[in-house]
Amino acid sequence: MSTYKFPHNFLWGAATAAYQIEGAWNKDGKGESVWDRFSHTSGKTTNGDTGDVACDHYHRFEEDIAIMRQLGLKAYRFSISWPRVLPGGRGRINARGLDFYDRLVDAICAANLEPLLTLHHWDLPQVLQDQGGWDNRDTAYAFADYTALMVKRLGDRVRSWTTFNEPSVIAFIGHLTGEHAPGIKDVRIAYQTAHHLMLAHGLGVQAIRGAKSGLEAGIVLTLWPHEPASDSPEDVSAAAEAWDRNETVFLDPIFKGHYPTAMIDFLGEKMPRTKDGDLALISQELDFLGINFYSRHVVKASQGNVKTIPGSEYTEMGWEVCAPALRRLLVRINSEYRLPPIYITENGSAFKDEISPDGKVHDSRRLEYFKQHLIQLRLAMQDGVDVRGYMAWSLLDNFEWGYGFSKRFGLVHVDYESQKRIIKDSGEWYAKIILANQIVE
Ligand code: IFM
Repeated sequence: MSTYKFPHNFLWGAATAAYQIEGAWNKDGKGESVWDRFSHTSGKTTNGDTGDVACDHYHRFEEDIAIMRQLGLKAYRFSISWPRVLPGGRGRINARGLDFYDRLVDAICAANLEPLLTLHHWDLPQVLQDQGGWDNRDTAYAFADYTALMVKRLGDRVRSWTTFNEPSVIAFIGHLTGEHAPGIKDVRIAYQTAHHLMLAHGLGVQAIRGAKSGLEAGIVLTLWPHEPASDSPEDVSAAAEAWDRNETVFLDPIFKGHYPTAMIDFLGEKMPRTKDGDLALISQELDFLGINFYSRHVVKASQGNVKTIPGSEYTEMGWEVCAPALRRLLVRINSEYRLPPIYITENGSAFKDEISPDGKVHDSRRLEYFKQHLIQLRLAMQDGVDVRGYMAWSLLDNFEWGYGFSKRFGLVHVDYESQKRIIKDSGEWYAKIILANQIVE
């Protein structure tokens, strides 16, 4: 039997995002977001699902915070809907939207939870999209103004500020494959978006620090290790190239102050337009790095990413379950970059759930996923990686973007008809781990 003890101040929590849980898409003066527009467009999401109501968290946040207390969470990671507070993206403030986040943060603090706030988790105001969205450099400046507004309003209670969640997904799934809002498929726009997101991040960090001292500023990246299918030199170099092309596009500008050579070689004339000083802004020191980890890619020179590895388990997303890849990833980036303290800001799995006759959700595969990843995380910490906390994805089953409500990631089951919440077995297990501050296996 092995015991994996966590440091006494390890920050245990769970994460959500505004569009995925809030609902109230047009209530109390909220403006339209690109995700409202996208999900309201026929054929864009599974079953035509939208976030119009989702988990109705806008009206039920007190109940949800009570569940967080029941689970014994120490932190809650959530995001702000930019168009809820600035319906036009800039300028006129929607006081009722701001009041909502004021009440939410008050309730989080009253429950003794640390609020971890993300400013942008994909729901750009549609008005800004109509002006060019992230392809337009001005959007980065609008983001900085929005950031300053939020820090002035909530900075007295929220210490941890994340500029962006997963900029790679905004750039590449939103603007290259077009599977996410705003549904653009254009390689030039995708990389220009990537650069403007980075610029917005830099301006956002400046705005956070300019609006109030003593706060912590960071960003959340999703990292998918690309690992070779075999030791053959061909597979090894194909995996290295895939890593360089995909994962370093954001790591390098932020932590090295330049774009990776692989990206420059690959894009040639399509490299994004930048201005003097952009990279210095982008590579400002951060107080933390958030990492979202779900799975890895296995690369074979002859076929690219291998679809199915014999013997591996796959989640409902079609993602391989491979917890040791988390440890390898953390050790690798820790040696290749000079990183600030790390938080795992998302980690979790979608599996089919059902409510059993006993009224419970016995999600043993999700529970095991969490357990194995937490063990590997602890081992990475023993290897010297400075990880300060772990946020399970997700607190609640919610709107899984293009997949609508067909994929469930929650520690808590949500019946979208009745809005009834049931803590799953994985949630009950997580509560015990938090209480014990250790895993025994
Ligand atoms: O649901 C998403 C989340 O919004 C961002 N990270 C990945 C999760 C699972 O796909």
